[in-house]
Amino acid sequence: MVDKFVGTWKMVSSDNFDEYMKALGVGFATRQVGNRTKPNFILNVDDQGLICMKSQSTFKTTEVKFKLNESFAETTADDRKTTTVVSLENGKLVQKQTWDGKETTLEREVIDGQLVATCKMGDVVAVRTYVKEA
Ligand code: DKA
Repeated sequence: MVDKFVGTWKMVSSDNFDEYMKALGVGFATRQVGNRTKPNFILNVDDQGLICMKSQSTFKTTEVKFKLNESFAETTADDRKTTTVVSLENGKLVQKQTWDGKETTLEREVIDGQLVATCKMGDVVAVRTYVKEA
């Protein structure tokens, strides 16, 4: 079911990401680096259904391992400690992070062979597009 997300994806565009990071509460210095960074997004799944999702860049590499619909502890690139759950909803991989009474969602879908990540925090929406590398 998550097969279409498997592989290494390279970010090629990022829209409104600075506003999204501001809404998350990310400070100026980290936003400067975050805006300049073009991460690779790498997703693998093993035969037990354990999904490994990695965001790899010169700034920071983060990795989470989880099963769909099972919550887990995540430390994000901007150092939020979140409770996270990932589910498949209408073909989208939806990652919901909660921390300090706040919530953000990262929705990933494959459209015309590109992976589109829609990041939502309140009414702020950022869209980041990735192309398959391997
Ligand atoms: C993506 O492209 C979304 C990544 C969201 C990261 C939020 C925090 C970044 C702080 C530098 O998959």
